[in-house]
Amino acid sequence: MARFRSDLREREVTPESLYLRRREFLALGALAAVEALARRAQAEDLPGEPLALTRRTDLAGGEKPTPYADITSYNNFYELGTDKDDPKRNAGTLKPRPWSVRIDGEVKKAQTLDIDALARLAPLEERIYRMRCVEAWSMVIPWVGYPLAALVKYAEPTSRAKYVRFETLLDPAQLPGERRGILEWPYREGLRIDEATHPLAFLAFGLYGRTLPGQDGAPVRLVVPWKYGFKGAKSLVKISFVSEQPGTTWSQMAPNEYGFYANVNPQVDHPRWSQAHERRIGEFLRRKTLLFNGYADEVASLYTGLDLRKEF
Ligand SMILES: Nc1nc2c(c(=O)[nH]1)N[C@H]1C(S)=C(S)[C@@H](COP(=O)(O)O)O[C@H]1N2
Ligand SMILES: [Mo]
Repeated sequence: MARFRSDLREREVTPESLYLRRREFLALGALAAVEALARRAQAEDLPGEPLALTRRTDLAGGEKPTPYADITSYNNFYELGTDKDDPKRNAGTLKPRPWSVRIDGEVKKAQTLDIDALARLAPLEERIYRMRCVEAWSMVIPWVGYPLAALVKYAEPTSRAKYVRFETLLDPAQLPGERRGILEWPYREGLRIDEATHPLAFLAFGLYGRTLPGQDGAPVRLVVPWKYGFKGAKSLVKISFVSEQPGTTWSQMAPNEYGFYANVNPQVDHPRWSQAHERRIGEFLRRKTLLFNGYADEVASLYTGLDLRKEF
C-alpha cells in the first residue's frame, strides 16, 4: 500500500472552476483568467445538490478531470436506453428520493437504510479516479462518496460472507429500459469480499461536489476504478453478502465476453476487439491502456495466483 498512500495528494476543497483556473492562470495569463471566470460561473450552475466534503484526493496522477458535461452525457445505463446519449435524455423518470437500500445476507446488521442515512455512514470525500469502459473509452471523474469498506464494516459480515452482490432498482416506471428484454433485470454485479474492502473501492453519491444525476446512477452507485466500467452498478437498492460467487448481469448475458473479475488487462482482448488502447473522452489520440487501469501497485496482490486470462 506504500504507493497508494504517497499518491494521496490532498487539495483544498474548491469548485470545479478552480481545477481549470489554477492551470490557466499559470499557463496563459490574463485572457485565460477572463475565460476561467466565465467557466467558474458555469460551474456554480451545475445541477444537483452541493455535498459537504471532508477532503479531496487525486488518484489520477494529476490529470485534469473530464468535463462535467461529458461525464453526464456519454453514459452506459441500459435501463435508460442503449445509446450513449439516451441516459441523460431519459433520466427524468428516475426519482432518487425517497429511496432506500437493503443490506442483507451474511451480516449481523441486516437492515433497510434510507438513502440519507446511508450517505451519512462515513464522511463524504472526493476522489478523482481514472475510469475505463470495456468499450475502450475512458474518463477521469471526481466522485464524491466514501470507501465501500466503511459500509462493509458497518454491516458486520459473518465469516461466511465471501462475496458482495449489488443490485439496481427494478421498476420499469422509473427505468423504462427494463420493459425491453435486452438484459436480465435487475442489473447485478459482484465483488469478492477482499475486493469490496480494498481501500480504492468506493460507494459514490455524487460527482463534481454535487449529488449524482440520474444518468450517472443516482442516488448511489458502485465505483471500482481498477476494473472495467460495467462493475460500477448504478442506482443501487440492494447490497447482499453471500457465500458463493454471485451471478452478474454481463457475465450471464455473454460469458465469453465479460468475466466476473472484469479486471482491466491490456493483454486480454475482448473477443471482438483489442483492449491494448483506449480513447480518453475529449482527446483525439488513443493512449495505451495500463494494467488494472493504472492501479496495479495497489491491487495486483489481490489477484496473485489467479490466471487473468482465464479469470478475466
Ligand atoms: N444499472 C446499471 N449500471 C451500470 C450500467 C447499466 O447499464 N446499468 N452500465 C455499466 C457500464 S457498462 C459502464 S461503462 C458504467 C458507466 O458509468 P457512467 O455512465 O457513469 O460513466 O456504468 C455501469 N453501470
Ligand atoms: Mo462499460
